Amino acid sequence: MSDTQQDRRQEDGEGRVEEFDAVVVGAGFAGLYTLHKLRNELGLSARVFEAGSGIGGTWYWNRYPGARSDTSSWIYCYSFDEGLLQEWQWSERYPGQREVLNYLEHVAERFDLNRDIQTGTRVTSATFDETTERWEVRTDTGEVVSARFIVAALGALSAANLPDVPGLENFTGERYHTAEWPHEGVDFTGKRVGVIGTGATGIQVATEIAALADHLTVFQRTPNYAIPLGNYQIDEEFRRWYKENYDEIWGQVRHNFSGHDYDPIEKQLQEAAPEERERTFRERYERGGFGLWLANYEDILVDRDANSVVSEWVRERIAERVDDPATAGRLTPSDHAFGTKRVPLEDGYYEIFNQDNVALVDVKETPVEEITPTGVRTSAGEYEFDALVFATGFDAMTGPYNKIDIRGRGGRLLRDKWANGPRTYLGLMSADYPNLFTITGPQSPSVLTNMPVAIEQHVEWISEIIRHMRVGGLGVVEPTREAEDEWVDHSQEVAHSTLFPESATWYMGVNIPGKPQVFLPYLGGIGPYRQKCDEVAANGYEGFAFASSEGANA
Ligand code: FAD
Ligand code: NA7
Repeated sequence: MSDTQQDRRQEDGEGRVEEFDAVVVGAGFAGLYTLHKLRNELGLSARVFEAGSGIGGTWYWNRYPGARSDTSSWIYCYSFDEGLLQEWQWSERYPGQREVLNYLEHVAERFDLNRDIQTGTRVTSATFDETTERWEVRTDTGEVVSARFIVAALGALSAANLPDVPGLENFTGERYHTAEWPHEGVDFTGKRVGVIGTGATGIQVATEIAALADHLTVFQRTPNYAIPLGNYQIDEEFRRWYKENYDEIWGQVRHNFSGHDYDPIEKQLQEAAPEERERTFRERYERGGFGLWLANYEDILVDRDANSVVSEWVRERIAERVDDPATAGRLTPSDHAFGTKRVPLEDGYYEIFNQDNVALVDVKETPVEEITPTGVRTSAGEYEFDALVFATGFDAMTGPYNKIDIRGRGGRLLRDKWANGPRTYLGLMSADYPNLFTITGPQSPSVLTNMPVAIEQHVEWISEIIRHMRVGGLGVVEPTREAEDEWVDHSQEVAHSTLFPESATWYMGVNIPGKPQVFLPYLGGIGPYRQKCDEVAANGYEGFAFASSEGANA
């Protein structure tokens, strides 16, 4: 059957393919705000396609027990609407999955977004037609639509990674991936459960399952430096405080390095006496959150000696909390520097290993050989399970792009262009892919920030360039190859001036076999990045080439 026969073209009355000014792919934080800006503020016609059967992105998919934001609720949200900021009531410092999803569903209703969002629809291809200068977008439901702009709000962490372990399909028990969790929930009471993976997600889910399961086995490939979450209920007084201080709070997070309400201490670690360091570390550890990572001495992520002091300090805390020294040893990282891998926040994780019903298996010591019908066989023997939970992360940042056939000029696939690593200008566009914008894409600050802050910056910048084009009658924009080459080099230089690229992380693509190993997010910080994007715009969109088009306002 030909493509044409398969298509269920969205046609207007005269049999033409339905045309939009913009197609937005994804309905998480990014897609929702994009639709609001483009449709409600710029007046563009827009259609959002979302693969999930509901909106919310990350918070729609990741419904596993313990799923929770690691960013404080009062900044893990949009800031563009004062009424929304003042009216929404967060209940906890770190909101759980359901609360964030409720928030996003509220936003969609408040700004009347749902009528232009088509859920249950995965975009499978997008092809730029050089004659019409429009994108033809196809979906897995057989639809074909045409759009002048595409905004890829695909999510940096939306392509789940299920490792290719031999025998995976033979397991006869229940099998779950944390990022594709059943909506009806899972009852682990009285079951023998295996959790594979000990990243931020594995740590959250294992802690919850340990309280319910008859027995839990945690399969760990690499130990992490997890530090306390420090969650609490928000009372009226505190709520009043942050609502009264929103201007200052957002002023900080929009312009600092991480987009979180933490700033590094303006001092090198070696300048602080041992007692002062101890006080600094202890205070941050006990308060919970990312303080030890993001509000520590300014050189801990760039200077090996400084880092080794804080790394060792966290190792000591792990040893204190785990009763069995051999288990504590296995839980203690030695292969990477603290903070160069996403730091997991935990709420009683280390203590689960003091329970009789919890065991830790180090798969570097005893590798997994296969999944059997009844469990997992390692080189040390077989473990039997009723349920297996894969907390094995994501094909981060480029994964969701590689799943779509995106063809730009000359019909070239984006994934072929990116075969040796992504190439973008500002993490926002790629040369030869005109009018295709990426949100929190590779080489933008993305996962190294509080993401709603980065998302708002991107969406606002993108809507401004589209406004600029419409005012000027410009139909097409794309970055120049020179600007792109410079940004790719700059982004790698910045990363390599830190300790980050030395660690085997998903930031480097190391978790996915065969993935090119280049540092994916931009490490220059959201504040400086925002300034750069603003300067580019103020200089007439330096590094971008525009062309006018007859259909510019179509
Ligand atoms: P997403 O929320 O991932 O939404 C993208 C959507 O695009 C998805 O719904 C997906 O189905 C859809 N999509 C992708 N490809 C297609 C396609 N081809 N066709 C149709 N639809 C498609 N960030 C923080 O800043 N702080 C945190 O504490 C934090 N905690 C996290 C915890 C977990 C468990 C995870 C997984 C991520 C966390 N993040 C956190 C990152 C989080 O992804 C972002 O904060 C934010 O939710 C991203 O929003 P988004 O809209 O960019 O992407
Ligand atoms: P991560 O951080 O990628 O963690 C995945 C975990 O799974 C990590 O411990 C991996 O070990 C492990 N893993 C991956 N593949 C395997 C195989 N084949 N065998 C054994 N163990 C494996 O993903 P998360 O979901 O925890 O966190 C990602 C982000 O999303 C984070 O920002 C959260 O906020 C949400 P490794 O360390 O690679 O050796």
